Amino acid sequence: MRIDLISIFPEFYDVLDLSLIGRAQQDGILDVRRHQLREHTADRHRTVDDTPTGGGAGMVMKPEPWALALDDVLAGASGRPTLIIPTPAGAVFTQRTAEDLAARDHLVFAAGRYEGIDQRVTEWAEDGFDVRPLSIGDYVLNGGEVAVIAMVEAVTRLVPGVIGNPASLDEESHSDGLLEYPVYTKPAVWRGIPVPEVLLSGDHAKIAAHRREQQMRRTRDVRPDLYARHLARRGGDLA
Ligand code: JD8
Repeated sequence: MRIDLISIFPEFYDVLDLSLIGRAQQDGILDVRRHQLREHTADRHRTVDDTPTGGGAGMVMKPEPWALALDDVLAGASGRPTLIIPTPAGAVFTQRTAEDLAARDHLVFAAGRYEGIDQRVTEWAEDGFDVRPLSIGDYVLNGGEVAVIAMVEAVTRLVPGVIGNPASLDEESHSDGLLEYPVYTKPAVWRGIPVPEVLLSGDHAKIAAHRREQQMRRTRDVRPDLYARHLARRGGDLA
């Protein structure tokens, strides 16, 4: 999978050279390319922002540097890449979105700053890209880069070969929209706190039932929205 990241702060993406994503790049599974938006300006100050038309606070990202940067990416592309534009005004990025994007060959992420990118870029880009304005949740960030990092991690871990142990992905897909069960390791008693006895029993059916009950209890208490959805689909309410 090819991934192009365009930003005025491409250094944000240095974290992608660590851990699993870094390894996947070394292995040739991922081809991640970073681009400095300011390289697509022509003035002495490498200006990427201007005042909002119609008035208002802050500054808006000028469209032309984005068009030049995106045309550059398109020039080296084979098919029709997917362009992801992080914005609090986008549809919410979920695990479903991650699964959809993981099946694509070429993703391009356009991270804005200030009050965002001139809306006409989104419109113009429909010509060459499958454009997806997306939000990672209902809170306010200062720019798109952190959202890009979250999305790249969620998407790339689904690409075959990126995760060393695909059994974990398998288990996730069997969690049925419930939260994960609590996990423990050794020692069996730590600072006076024991692990649940059933986990030491070796009775795999009992362990599975215990974990499922923990998942249900957690989801009901912490995420009533998810719990209601789960019950509507599968039933089997807790006592
Ligand atoms: C992109 C600029 C900041 C946005 C004024 C200061 C995503 N879930 C999310 N929260 N925030 C973002 C996000 C924020 C961004 C940009 C994404 C570009 N800002 C602006 C408009 C209001 N603030 C995001 N994905």
